[in-house]
Amino acid sequence: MAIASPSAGWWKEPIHKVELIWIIVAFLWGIAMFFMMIYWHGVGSQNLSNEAYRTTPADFAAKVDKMTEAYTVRQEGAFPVVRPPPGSDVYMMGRVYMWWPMLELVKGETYRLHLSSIDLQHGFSLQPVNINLQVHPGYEMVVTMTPNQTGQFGIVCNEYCGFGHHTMTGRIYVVDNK
Ligand SMILES: [Cu+2]
Repeated sequence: MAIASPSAGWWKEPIHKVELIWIIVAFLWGIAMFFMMIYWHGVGSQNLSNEAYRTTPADFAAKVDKMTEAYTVRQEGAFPVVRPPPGSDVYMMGRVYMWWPMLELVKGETYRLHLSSIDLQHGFSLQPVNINLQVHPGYEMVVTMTPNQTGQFGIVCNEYCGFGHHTMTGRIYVVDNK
């Protein structure tokens, strides 16, 4: 009965052999997985090689605006769709409640994708591929990437950021070079 106080001396009862075995197994597994994180970074495509730099919301927003002004190719609702030159630095800004602007990238070209937030912590989860990043104001995360399939990719925010969190999305198009 949980309401009753525990019997005297409960803390120094001998540990059961099975429990001890499980503690050892769990500990060794944890150690093994720790080293697997390092291994998986090199082998397999699980972990991205990111760079991170300090920035300010104003500096980052200025870079986003500069790219958007120069390379917008069309408008989708409130969103400009920006097609920067292949191989260039591209920017996406998280804010309540959107990823801004939309990007159009060319398959097979390598881009440096810069991500930051200008207000709160946001998540950058690229769907349906398994890329998931935490994005903070004041830090600029740079992901070097080469899109290898064409299509329309959605971005969802997966760090709770307020009442509109569930509406916070974005989009990246990947097209064939033409
Ligand atoms: Cu968010």
